[in-house]
Amino acid sequence: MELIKDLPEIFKDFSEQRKASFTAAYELKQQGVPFIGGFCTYLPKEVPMAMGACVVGLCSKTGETIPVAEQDLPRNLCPLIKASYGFAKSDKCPYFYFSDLVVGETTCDGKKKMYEMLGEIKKMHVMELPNRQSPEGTELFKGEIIRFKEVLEAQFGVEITEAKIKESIVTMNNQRKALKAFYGLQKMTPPPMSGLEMHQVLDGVPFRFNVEEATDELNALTQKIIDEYDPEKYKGRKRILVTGSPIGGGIDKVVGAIERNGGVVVAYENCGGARSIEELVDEANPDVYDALAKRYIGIGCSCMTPNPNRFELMNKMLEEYKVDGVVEVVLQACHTFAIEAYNVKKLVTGQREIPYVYIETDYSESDVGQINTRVGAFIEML
Ligand code: BJ8
Repeated sequence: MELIKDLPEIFKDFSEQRKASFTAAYELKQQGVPFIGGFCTYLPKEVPMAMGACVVGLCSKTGETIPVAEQDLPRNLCPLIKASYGFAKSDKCPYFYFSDLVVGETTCDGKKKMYEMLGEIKKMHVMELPNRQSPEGTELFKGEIIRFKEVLEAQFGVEITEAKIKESIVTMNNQRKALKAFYGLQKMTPPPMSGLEMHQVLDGVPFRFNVEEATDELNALTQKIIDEYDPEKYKGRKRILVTGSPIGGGIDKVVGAIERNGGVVVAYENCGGARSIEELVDEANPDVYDALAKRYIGIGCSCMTPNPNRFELMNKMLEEYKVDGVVEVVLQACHTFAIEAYNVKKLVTGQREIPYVYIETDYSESDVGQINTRVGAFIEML
């Protein structure tokens, strides 16, 4: 594995928070710690963690490299895919640069075809993810997890034992429990924090490479929020659940608009929130690969057909978080979430009789005003 001597100049204009994390990543790389980059919640982190690697998310959340990406990719494509490819192509993402191996899964069409091109820039491993959460699909994914382990063992010259995987399952489960306790605070009436504050923490935790330390700090933060709870702070605000595509690239324009207009986001049913965290890996299952396969394939992403787990989770969250309104955010050209919105709306407005609004957006600033107006009208109507 290649050790990094100098941090490339191009990375320097990252924000302070990201800078802190990539400096930490840089130092870990100097010590020879492998980095595995990923693009999706389906990546079974426990396997690379079991060989002492750091796992880092590579999904881009800004549109600055989209013009570079559009030289190779069609314009009518999800901004997350274009931006991620653009960062890789222009070598502007330090985490991509640090990654010794990039891992993708066969999720949506756009992502899996983009991975073919990404493989020309960086060493890439693509896991075959079945589209069904059937016993056959689970068995296939179990085989893919074992194949992933073997790829890691061959590339890094290590042995990944089941005992080590068991340890990382416990470590990750502890972090999931801490995350659930943290975002579960929003069940309180009124909630103790804003959706933007909640998002900042959920977004920041995966960039803390010492997982145990991050978990302890998260637990301390949760306790602090309880101790300092001010019931007046978000009193009277409409309680909003955000669902749909990952929202990182549109967080300010959507969540900002909700919270500027008298709402407060109490829950995220998306991959930056509960969808990626809620379920634990079964620690009692003696077959670690089976346990991982069952947990990961159970994630309710719209690339699954049918996708009952998303609706089950959403239904539970609508109840537990006492939701007044649902805002579905779908990234432009994200067909699976756009189509699934039909059934989401049916569940929310039909079965649950909760108001719902659908917003399609991208990573540009062009729709900021329009979203603000639509969200404002929605909250007012609640
Ligand atoms: S598990 S949501 S992280 S695939 S928004 S690239 S689906 S066209 S990001 Fe995702 Fe994994 Fe699913 Fe979660 Fe495609 Fe849609 Fe773009 Fe998406």
